[in-house]
Amino acid sequence: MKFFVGVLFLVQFAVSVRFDGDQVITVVPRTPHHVKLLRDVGRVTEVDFWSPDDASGVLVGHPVDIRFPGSYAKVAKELLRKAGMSYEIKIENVQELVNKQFDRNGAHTRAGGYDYNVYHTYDEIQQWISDMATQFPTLARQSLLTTSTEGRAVNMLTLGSSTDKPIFLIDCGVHAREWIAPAFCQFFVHELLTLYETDAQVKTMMDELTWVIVPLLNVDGYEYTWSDDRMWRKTRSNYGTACYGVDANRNFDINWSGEGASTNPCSNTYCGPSIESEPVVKALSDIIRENTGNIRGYIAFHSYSQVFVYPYSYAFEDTANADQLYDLSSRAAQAIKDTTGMDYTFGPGYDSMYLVSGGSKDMAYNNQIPLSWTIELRDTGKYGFVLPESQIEGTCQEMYQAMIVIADEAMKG
Ligand code: 0X9
Ligand code: ZN
Repeated sequence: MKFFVGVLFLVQFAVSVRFDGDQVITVVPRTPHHVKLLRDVGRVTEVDFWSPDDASGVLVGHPVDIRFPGSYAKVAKELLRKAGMSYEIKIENVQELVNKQFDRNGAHTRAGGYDYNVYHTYDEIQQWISDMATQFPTLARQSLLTTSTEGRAVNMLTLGSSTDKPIFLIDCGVHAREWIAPAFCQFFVHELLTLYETDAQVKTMMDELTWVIVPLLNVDGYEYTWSDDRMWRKTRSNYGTACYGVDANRNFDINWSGEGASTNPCSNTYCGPSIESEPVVKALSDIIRENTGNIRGYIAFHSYSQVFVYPYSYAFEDTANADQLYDLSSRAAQAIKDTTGMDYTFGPGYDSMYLVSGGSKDMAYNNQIPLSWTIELRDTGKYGFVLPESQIEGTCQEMYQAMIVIADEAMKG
């Protein structure tokens, strides 16, 4: 038996991608030549842009975080040096961080009930969704959003003391490797459900709004980050090309396949073969369209960068309510600062980041959802996507306070 388990472990070990010696390097391009060089680097499939998430987002004066596989790191650094670019090694060995991400030793066991301060698998999150609906029958309903490309159920929770109030729509985990996002969604749902009876603010939020929350959107990609490749970002669809996966946040019907999206199936920002090709994107878009005029707010939770991004991202254009979004984001960021001292920045997508076409929050805004964000949770790159579990609690507490500020505005209508 022992031998058998050992063999299984080895098999598992053999299929998983390892990141030994992989380095995340931060570099600030100072000239158009530097930008060109980094964009060329981005053509190498094995090179993984962490922030911005694609080489096309590289701009003069803006820091870039890039993960170089161990075998490339030395050459890459030489190249940067020769081009006169100074760089900083942000992560010395990605595999070491991957090994340390579960740093709440043993807390993953279910002995003391569900632990919100550890990362959970797809199966655990599925079970948790149904447990929430069972434990809080008057406040929570579970339903099927859709079935993923690989046939997994994508479930959502509708929360509130009634189901016909203006909607606040939230999704977490559209990008598979951003594990902190689904962790926040679970925490947030739990807070709304358990504080309803005792916390006046939560009671109002649950009485005045209907919360539609998809705790884990990209289920196939997420499962893949646990089984095979911790750095997977996209879905797991395959449309007959050498590479798998579509960037679900480039697959929405808003300037689809335009600037800031790639038509190369091997790119991490591949927009897919057609608008809403991904079942999760289609299903979420349907919810948005079916409830036109009745959704007050939309947030897609991502990581990392600590930033509130509001529309637009697909064009250098401001929304009609840009002042409101600026002011509200600023107050939400202040609530975070007051809670944990963390700094979050904010701004329209075109300003705070590179252009993005086919992203959900622009689509949501253009479908009459006035308060719409992509929120990038912790951190600012020390751990990047491999944020250790010991930081889940702080991240959730601070963002919960920001959500109270945002909900307050959403309830005003
Ligand atoms: O590029 C993205 O999809 C988001 N950043 S991430 O590193 N989490 O991948 C930012 C998207 C912001 N803009 C839009 N959603 N349009
Ligand atoms: Zn993301």
